[in-house]
Amino acid sequence: MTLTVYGASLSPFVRKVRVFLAEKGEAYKLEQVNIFPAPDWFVEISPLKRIPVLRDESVGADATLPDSSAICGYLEKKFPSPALYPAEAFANGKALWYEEYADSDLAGAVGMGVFRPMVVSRLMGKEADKATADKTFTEKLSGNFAWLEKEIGEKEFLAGHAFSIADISVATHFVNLNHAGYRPDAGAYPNLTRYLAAIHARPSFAACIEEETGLLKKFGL
Ligand SMILES: N[C@@H](CCC(=O)N[C@@H](CS)C(=O)NCC(=O)O)C(=O)O
Repeated sequence: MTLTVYGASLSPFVRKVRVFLAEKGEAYKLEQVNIFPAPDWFVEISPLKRIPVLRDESVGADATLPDSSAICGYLEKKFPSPALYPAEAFANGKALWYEEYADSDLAGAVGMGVFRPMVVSRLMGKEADKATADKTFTEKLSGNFAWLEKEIGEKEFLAGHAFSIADISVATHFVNLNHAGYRPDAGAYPNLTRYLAAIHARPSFAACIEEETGLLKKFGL
């Protein structure tokens, strides 16, 4: 196997790359890395000390690439089929925008505001902080849900007419939200709910979700 993903299964950015690879039908090895704190060898290949990093030994033993967006962009060029970026220029621009929106604003709110206080803290043996998670969910994420509800409308996919990097990037954060015990209200956000159920049911997402749910159960969560 020539592809290795370094990361941790519960990271939304690691999942983004794993789903991308699964959709491409490419086999890879997942090597778990604990970044709290990042070991020296890992800082060498990830100067920002973040996961994921991809190694492609078919290019060379030293061929490593950090950052989920750089990795997915690389994999698209390397394995063009099935295309996971829209061919049409404007739809591609939209897909990149949804990816950026998800990687920055959605990631920050779900990660720091809900997943960390509810799941990471418990994995580290601390109490869950439900007050912080509830506040983020009600005061911040409701705005994200309302915006996504409108963007999705009647559509099956966010950008263009096919599944793309936009869908992977947005839906991965909702897996973390669900792991933390939160989901958008189906009555208030019917389009978003329908959309997420379909995206999370794809074999690429479903395999990650099943594996991670098992992992959380093992930790009693
Ligand atoms: N822009 C990066 C973000 C990756 C990221 O923030 N990963 C988190 C885990 S979900 C991380 O490594 N955090 C450790 C840190 O920030 O020190 C990407 O898309 O890969």
